Amino acid sequence: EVGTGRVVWFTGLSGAGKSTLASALYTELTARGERAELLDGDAVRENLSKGLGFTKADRDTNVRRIAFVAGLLAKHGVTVLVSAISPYAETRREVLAALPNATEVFVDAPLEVVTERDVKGLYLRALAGEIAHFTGVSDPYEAPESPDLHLRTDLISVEQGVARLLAHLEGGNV
Ligand code: GGZ
Repeated sequence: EVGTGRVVWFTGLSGAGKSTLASALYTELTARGERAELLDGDAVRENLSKGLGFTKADRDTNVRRIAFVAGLLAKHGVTVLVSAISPYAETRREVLAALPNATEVFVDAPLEVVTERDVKGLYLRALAGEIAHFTGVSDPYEAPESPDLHLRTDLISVEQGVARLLAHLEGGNV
């Protein structure tokens, strides 16, 4: 098993590919019989973090809740794949440090690229001033300075990203 009890934390801009990579990795891990769980920003905000907005305080609360649940699952041997913008470096550092076996994955694509992709049309609206506190446009994103893994999704495919994730996890690196 490559990732038992691990927390793999995907951070990056909206549209960078966090959820895509996390769910592709989930598919690989479960196909190998590994117990894994996805904690995805969108689903979390509809349930666990319903009612929270996008101020720094609300984002930090969201990130701390996700980390809390991730820790519980990991304690029971589940590989937890977290996908959340988690834009504040200090908050990420704090929650990741408190998890015994965490990997920080920076899912990185230039702002021009995610704006061009604009999967949900949110960047267009944010650039038009219709969404306050939109990460990368009207709200900060503090990129990790030394992530365990740095994936440039404008340069590599999903398959290549998953291969790098598996190699990293199989290498026993935390
Ligand atoms: C950033 C926003 C915003 C604002 C709504 N800023 O790409 P998506 O659409 O599907 O995922 C994003 C999600 C952000 O939630 P997270 O829980 O990942 O954020 S954080 O970790 O900062 O708490 C995006 C959508 O919600 N969305 N408004 N203002 N993203």
